[in-house]
Amino acid sequence: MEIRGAGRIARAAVAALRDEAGAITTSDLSVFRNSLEKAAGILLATRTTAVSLPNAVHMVMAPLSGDVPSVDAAREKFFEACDQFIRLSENAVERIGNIGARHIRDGDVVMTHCNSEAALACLIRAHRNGTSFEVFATEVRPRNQGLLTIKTLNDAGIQTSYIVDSAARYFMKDINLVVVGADAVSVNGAVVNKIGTSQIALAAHESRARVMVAAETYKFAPRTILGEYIEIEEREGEEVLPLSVSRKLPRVRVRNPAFDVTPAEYIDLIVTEEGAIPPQMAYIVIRDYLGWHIGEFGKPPENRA
Ligand code: RI2
Repeated sequence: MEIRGAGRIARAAVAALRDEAGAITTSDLSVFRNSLEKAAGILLATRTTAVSLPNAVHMVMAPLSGDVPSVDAAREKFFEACDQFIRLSENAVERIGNIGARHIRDGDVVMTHCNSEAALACLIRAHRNGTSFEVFATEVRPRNQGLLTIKTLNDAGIQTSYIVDSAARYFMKDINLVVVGADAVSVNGAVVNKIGTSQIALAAHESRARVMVAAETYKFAPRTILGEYIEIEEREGEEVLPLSVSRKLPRVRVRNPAFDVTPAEYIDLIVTEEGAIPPQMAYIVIRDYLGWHIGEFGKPPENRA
């Protein structure tokens, strides 16, 4: 939880692997590969839901399975792949901002939930383009990521109302656009994002407000093609209720899922760095931009039969 946002998590994981590759002292290629795989495994186990993490790790580990003459050559290839991913990720957020901003119009009242770099990029770009709109930002219990969001919006000069999560439907009558990020996008176009997103999307659907999701292509989850579910991380109850209180309530169990799933029918648009798509096109993103095909799972694109 030191690193917030699925994109930042992916970049931090890649940067950590890059550091690890620099620190491994061996001239044995298989020892080098195994050490990096072990480090990758540790990183993969840290957050279960944000698919950007396994996608990023796969992307940078892929070149290691090709032919390389020495540890130095493998390290060089690995460094290149890491630097390329970090560049790609940063550019993706900027491109999403440019594309998403075009969907924000003068007079819009926008609701956002949690703290998404990609969603904020759309809002900030629209504001810089001269579009006049205001934002409602939720608190985001229990970790209050909304505080980060309102600080960013305030610093960018965007007029913002800060509301408790449970006020989302109350204010929905005033909202005509919801903009959120994503931790993962499933092949059926369902979006996994911070807990509470699906309630907001449902309220938006009911009140005919548009829902726009800002998500880099590496948030799309290839293994959902095979029917694999995206695991929803459930965090300690202590984040919601202090132990001093819950200890006195032995029949009460605190449940604290960190994410939920918004079905595709409540989403109008997913803005990726490759363009804005309807959620039903998620399969195309997985196939064309991540390079994964049915029957090829577990293998990076370079190793396709
Ligand atoms: P970006 C965050 O999860 C939020 O759910 C946010 O909507 C999503 O990641 C995407 O954020 P957490 O890290 O990648 O707060 O767009 O658990 O920054």
